[in-house]
Amino acid sequence: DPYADEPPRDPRLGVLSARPFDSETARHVLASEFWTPQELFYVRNHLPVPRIDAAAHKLTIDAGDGGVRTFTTDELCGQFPQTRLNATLQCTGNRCNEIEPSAAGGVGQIGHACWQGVRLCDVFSSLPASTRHPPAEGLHLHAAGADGYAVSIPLEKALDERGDVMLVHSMNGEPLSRDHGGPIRLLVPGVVGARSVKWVQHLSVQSTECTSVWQKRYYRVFPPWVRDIHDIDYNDSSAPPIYDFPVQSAIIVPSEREEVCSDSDGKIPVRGYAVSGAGQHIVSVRVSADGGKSWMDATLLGSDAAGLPMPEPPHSPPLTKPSHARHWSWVLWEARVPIPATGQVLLCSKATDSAYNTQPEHADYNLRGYLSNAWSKVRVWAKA
Ligand code: MTE
Ligand code: MO
Repeated sequence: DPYADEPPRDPRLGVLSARPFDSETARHVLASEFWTPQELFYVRNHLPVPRIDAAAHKLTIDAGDGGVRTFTTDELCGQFPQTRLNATLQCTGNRCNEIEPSAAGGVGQIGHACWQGVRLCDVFSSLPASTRHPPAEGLHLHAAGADGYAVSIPLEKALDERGDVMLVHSMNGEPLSRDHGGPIRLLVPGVVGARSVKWVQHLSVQSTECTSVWQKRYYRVFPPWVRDIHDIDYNDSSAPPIYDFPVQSAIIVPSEREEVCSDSDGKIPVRGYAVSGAGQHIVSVRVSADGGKSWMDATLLGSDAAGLPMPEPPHSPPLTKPSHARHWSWVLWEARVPIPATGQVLLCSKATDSAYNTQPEHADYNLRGYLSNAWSKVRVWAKA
């Protein structure tokens, strides 16, 4: 049984598939924790979890022109400056069931953590081969995990000093667990989770993208008329690999079909998260209680918002306003919206990012429900 050696898991994870293990962060955690606790952070595996001896684990880096170097995790951490980075990880399939109802997965394939490790650009600049500055266009960084999973990202993103791609060994001040890629994983902020390869073992620079199924068959948005896996044209240039994720928000509180009772002011609290890819930050989240006819601004809650704890240990980076297009954190938000005294209410949320991308009202169909980022819609019943 290839799954005989899976790690223990927190029962509060919402299980989508047992083998390979695929799960969601619970709604109450999404609604209240700015830093998702590691054991409650969604886990998305494609294969059995490898058993790794952390002290012996080696990462091999082949920079493409003969310079192959090997590092243990301790060597990496000892030789390069350690940094921490707040970043959201979101699966390509977050909210996929809203596009393809047969797909497993709600609003919880997302989480936010303070990651610690070394910057990939620092590691590469120590390699003899990395005279390649700036990295040549059109090259790819292949990343392979000890479980056999492999994908690639454009080398420009991988080595961009402002791209903040890291090799990380800890999350919220704790060593990475087996499920989250310990002892070491790649973290590609602003990009769909699929590129943040766990248990990373090999990195190599290549002139073509990775040919794995995860690069070629999955994590691309095929056109809406492709309704069957067998009809996919893997050379369709209109369906390139997904890297940056689009602007996103979701209503977490209240939940679908909940009965809600307004306060004395006739309002109810509506809460959720919002995030955008490519380093863009969220500039507004608007909420509607009439299906999108009228909107009001939600309050964006950052790290300094009341009740959101800083992670331990205390060396986490302050959440200052990051420079342009280098923002990887989500925001939690809250609005108090007026609702009618009784009857059905359609709540909606839509976020806008710093590049003025706004969530669309409707999402086009795609086979696997990827990049599902239409207005979040939640139907509730008002009762007196
Ligand atoms: N890395 C390896 N080696 N194997 C995997 O199955 N899954 C990817 C990515 N990295 C995966 C992987 C996907 S699709 C996502 S969304 C993220 O890991 C999930 O990271 P998490 O399980 O730590 O939340
Ligand atoms: Mo994913």
